[in-house]
Amino acid sequence: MSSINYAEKIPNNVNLTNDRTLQRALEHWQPAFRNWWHEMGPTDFEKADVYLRTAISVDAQGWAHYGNVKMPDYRWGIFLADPVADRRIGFGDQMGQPVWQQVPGEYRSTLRRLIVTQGDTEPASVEQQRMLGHTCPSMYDLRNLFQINVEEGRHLWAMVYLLHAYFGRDGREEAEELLERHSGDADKPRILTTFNEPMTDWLSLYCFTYFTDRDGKYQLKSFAESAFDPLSRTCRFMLTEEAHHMFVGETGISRVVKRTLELMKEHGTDDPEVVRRHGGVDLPTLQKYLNFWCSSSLDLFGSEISSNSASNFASGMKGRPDETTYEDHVLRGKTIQLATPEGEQEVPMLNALNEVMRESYLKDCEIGLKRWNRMIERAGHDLRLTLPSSRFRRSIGPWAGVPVDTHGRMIPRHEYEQRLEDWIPSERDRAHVLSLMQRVIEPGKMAGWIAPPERGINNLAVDYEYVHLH
Ligand code: BYC
Repeated sequence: MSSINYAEKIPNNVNLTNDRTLQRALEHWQPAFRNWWHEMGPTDFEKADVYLRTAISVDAQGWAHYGNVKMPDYRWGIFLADPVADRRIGFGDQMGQPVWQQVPGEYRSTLRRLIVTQGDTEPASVEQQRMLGHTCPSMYDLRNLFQINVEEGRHLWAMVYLLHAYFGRDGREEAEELLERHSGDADKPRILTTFNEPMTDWLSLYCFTYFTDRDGKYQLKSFAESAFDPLSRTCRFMLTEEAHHMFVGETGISRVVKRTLELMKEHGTDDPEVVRRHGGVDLPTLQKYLNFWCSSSLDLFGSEISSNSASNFASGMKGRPDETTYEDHVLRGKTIQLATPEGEQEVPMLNALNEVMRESYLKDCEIGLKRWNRMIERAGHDLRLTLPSSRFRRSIGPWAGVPVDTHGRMIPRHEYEQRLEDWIPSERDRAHVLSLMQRVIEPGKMAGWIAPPERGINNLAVDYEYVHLH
């Protein structure tokens, strides 16, 4: 197992000192990254000491290192999972052949594009979340936000390493552009739509980390299968970091549900207006936030019918998450029936892989829903939270722009437009949620709209001082 060298300017386990040109190129990018963090990272918390975990090796135990760090001093670096001896391509037309240690010329531009698209989401999410520190519901949550932010910064490093190490000059140019596009920027927005959505409240953060980070999990898992071995190794390590982000989302929403149920019990009602009056997030509003972020994240899988997905799979660039659990790894001659607004269509399986992935993603999303609904049921209420249909509010694929309700039924456009406010947050809903966003910073205290977590970080108490503000 390779350990991480923290003695160097850029911590790494890729023997950077042996490649002076690459080291210099990355050291040249490093100040630009720091500058981006200073300008676009979490506002006003640069002097705070934050209880953060830093990877010290790439195995499961490597995460044991926790300590107080000022975010700008976080040791962002380059960590790849250890190589697998004699690794072979596990799917597609070149199945069984040795994996690639260099980028094959014919796949260069596609691979670069995939890596840039992945890389673009990482700083984008930090930009989206940069104001949230000011309205944290607790110090515990503030620390979790910052942990996520520094790790997204590290994921950017992971993709920039690949661009610098394997794509020469155009890779370096792409790395610079990753710091020049900004979330929501009118002239230079981030590549994927979800990463341009404003995020002004913590309910959105929990939904984002539940739904959007989970897309991250699926995309990283499909790259972990890649025939381009450095990409596979980098994504395998990134997945270990990703788990905490989804934990923040799932437990965050659980804590909102718990607090709302407490308010409903206290006031003997399930009337959403009463919950609101007493400073809670009523369940119908939570449902709208789930609908919004779930439908937005569903677009991130691309079109249901996609020639890109077919060639990415056939060439070995991008597999299915958990590829080994499938029987057929080549998929030539296989077809699948897909529902489109024009009716059922028989589509080559290779072209439907975005949809295959979206469906397994949705199954994974159901897990949290079951947990939250059990809490609601135990509290004696009939309402159930649900996921919207994968046809609802789509901007990509055959269902893009088609007026469909949350159950997936096509409805007249005027009805859709009229009812949209019943399904995703209206201005009034957003104003209510925003009104709850008051900063609570005393260790152990929680904002009134969210229950405390069940436990603290790394076996510490919930009221531990996770962030020292100066
Ligand atoms: N928005 O055949 P299509 C994460 C474009 S999240 C805008 O439908 P394809 C994270 C597409 O680029 C994971 N454009 O889809 C989470 C293409 O353009 P070109 C991020 C979109 O190519 C939280 C055209 O439409 N990682 O890590 O099979 C916090 C037709 O494409 C969108 C990745 O996404 C959209 N939603 O698949 C932090 C992995 N969807 O080429 C981090 C890398 C599609 O015709 N990306 N388009 O100009 C990919 O694998 C693929 O690019 C996609 C699309 C899955 C995104």
